[in-house]
Amino acid sequence: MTETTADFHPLSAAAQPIFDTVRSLNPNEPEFHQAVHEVLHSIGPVLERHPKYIENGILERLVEPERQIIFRVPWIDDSGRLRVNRGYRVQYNSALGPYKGGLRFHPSVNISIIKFLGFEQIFKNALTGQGIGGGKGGSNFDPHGKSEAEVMRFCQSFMNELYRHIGEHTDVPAGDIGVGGREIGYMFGMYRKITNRHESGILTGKGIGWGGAQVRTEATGYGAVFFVQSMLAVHGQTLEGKRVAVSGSGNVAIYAIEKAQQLGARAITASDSSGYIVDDAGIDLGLLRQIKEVERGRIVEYANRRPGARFVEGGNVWEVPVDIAVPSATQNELNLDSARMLIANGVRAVAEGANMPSTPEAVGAFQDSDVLFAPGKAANAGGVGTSALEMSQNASRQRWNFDHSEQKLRDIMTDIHDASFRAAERYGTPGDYVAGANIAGFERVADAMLAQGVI
Ligand code: NDP
Ligand code: 2IT
Repeated sequence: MTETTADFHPLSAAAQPIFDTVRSLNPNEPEFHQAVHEVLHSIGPVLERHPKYIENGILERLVEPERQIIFRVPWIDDSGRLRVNRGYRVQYNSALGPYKGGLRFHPSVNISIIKFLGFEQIFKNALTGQGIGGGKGGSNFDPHGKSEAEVMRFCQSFMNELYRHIGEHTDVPAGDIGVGGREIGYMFGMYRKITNRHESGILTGKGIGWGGAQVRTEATGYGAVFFVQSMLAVHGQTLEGKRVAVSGSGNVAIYAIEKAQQLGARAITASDSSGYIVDDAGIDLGLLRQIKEVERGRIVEYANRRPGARFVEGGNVWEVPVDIAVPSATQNELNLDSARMLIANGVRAVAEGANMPSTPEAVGAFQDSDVLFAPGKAANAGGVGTSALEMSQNASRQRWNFDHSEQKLRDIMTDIHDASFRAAERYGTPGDYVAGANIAGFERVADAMLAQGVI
């Protein structure tokens, strides 16, 4: 994306110089600029009504991470060759609790991506009401095509540095793109070996048998669908019979599809970086999980094995006519043209399962139509919210069952929906969940920063 895209909305006189400084201090970081710009735009009316945030330099402090760690990750591949990747952990803001946020392993990872994700995480985590600060990390390591042993050696080397920066009360990483239960397991094992301590609270997304929480695996996808349910309920509608397009076929996508189907909708698409599949009869979740979770295969396999399904190589999944869209792959995967296609095809609601999947222009198009639009920091907060439940269970040595945990997730998502909805109303933009989520999240973090003084 270009710098002009980030200038999509005008900023208030108080916010513009902050954004200018962010840009000049952090050149060539377009995703980071995009995320900061959106929040600064949304909170304009809050700054006007409450000058204390400007007077106390909250914005200057908020945009600057508390700490940024960049490190070398050397490992040996199966042919005996030495490889070096770059590791990151950005500890962005700890006013509300220990830094909390996932680790992303993907070749595109750079400091701009980790900072945009860490910045988003601050407000998302505030929205969960769970006492967690914001952070993010990862590496430009690409797990695709790597052997099990290579992934393990990489994870071990990554943790060999990361361990000194994390802790139950300091910073608690989890998964994100390219990091799931397998990688969390290898990293946890290495932490335990280095430190000689079985400290469950240092990572979330662990296996159920060794400190993991029920529903964490499902939580992000389930939560995004619960959020859609809440938005539709405001208008007296339900998911029953709705056609749903989901992008991606990873952790978030799979469980968004599952929950949509459990609630009576028909999820008909999934995708990966090679293209998308459409299955008008409704996705066969068992087959999708077999291909993606067990075989770690490509999405074309689904169409090869499922009669009636088709694979569109390199296609844009948003061209499929649906009532509900849940983008669940990656940032900026849904642009203005895609938004226009969805709107023209009559989409009713869009909930971001991924982080920042819609470009600013796409968000603008949804908001200019009557589409219900849920931004990622609200719609996908169920994952980190359930991570916080895992932390609670680890600290108290409790184990909650699936139903209880799912009810807790449902409550968290309802609270986030209602807080975002109310904040939008308070500031005169009813129905604008982008403004509402940014304002509600900002107020919680900013008030904690004010109370804790200049640090
Ligand atoms: P996974 O690694 O499990 O799955 C990612 C999926 O997205 C894969 O199907 C992948 O396809 C596709 N994808 C990733 N990058 C690209 C790309 N550049 N172009 C096209 N397709 C791509 O990740 P998750 O499901 O965990 O994460 C998906 C999104 O949800 C991310 O934005 C993440 O930040 C966000 N998120 C995740 C949470 C979680 O709990 N896991 C919580 C909240 C948000 P391929 O295999 O071909 O790369
Ligand atoms: O983007 C996200 O919220 C996540 N990847 C989950 C973070 C977490 O700590 O569970």
